[in-house]
Amino acid sequence: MAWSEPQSFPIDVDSGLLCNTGTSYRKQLRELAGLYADANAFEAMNADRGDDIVYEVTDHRPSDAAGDLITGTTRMSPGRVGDEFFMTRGHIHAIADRPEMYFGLHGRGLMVMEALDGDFRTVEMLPGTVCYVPPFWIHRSVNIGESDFGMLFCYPADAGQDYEIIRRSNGLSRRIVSDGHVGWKVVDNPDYSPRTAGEVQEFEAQHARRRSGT
Ligand code: S6P
Ligand code: ZN
Repeated sequence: MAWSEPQSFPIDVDSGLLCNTGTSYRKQLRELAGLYADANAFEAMNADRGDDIVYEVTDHRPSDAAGDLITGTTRMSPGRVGDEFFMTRGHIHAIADRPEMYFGLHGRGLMVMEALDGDFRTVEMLPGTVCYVPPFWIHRSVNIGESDFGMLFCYPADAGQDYEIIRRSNGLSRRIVSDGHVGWKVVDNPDYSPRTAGEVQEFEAQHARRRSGT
């Protein structure tokens, strides 16, 4: 058997990005149409600053084997569309029982998490905060600060991402908006359409099939 070679990656202090990894991508504002509640504010900003990078990800993907790990960083720019803070698309893992660990590197952000039944949690992420995202929780990162927000993450290499789950529900059940001062608050998303009991059962069945190997 050929053993994998141990590796190390420095985190660039200025950019907050992991250096010398194999994969990276950037999400520009213009690619995030439909994510924010205020479509008019998005259009106005997009016309002007569509090329702006809202967030970027660099990661090390040694393989896609079930027991392996993907390790990387997400750097998020500060900003808002209307009163809603810049955020990632958000997803549940395609193999939904795969968890994730996040570690705050710099700046100030939130890990926003929603369970399949709509239960909602936020964890404030400061430098040094560790957040465990359990299996089956949809997760999204939000920059609530006025500077870059960076996090390290680590998750099982076979997890994958399912972005459709949020689109099907017209967003998460809550949005993160400015409180009008320097803080943030959680508001209900009036367009939210909860998942049906049948959809939730399908996730449970997927998990049961995977465990039994059928
Ligand atoms: C992957 C992990 C992160 C996110 C990244 C961008 O499971 O949670 O690498 O992919 O923070 O978020 P998103 O929702 O656009 O993939
Ligand atoms: Zn994830």
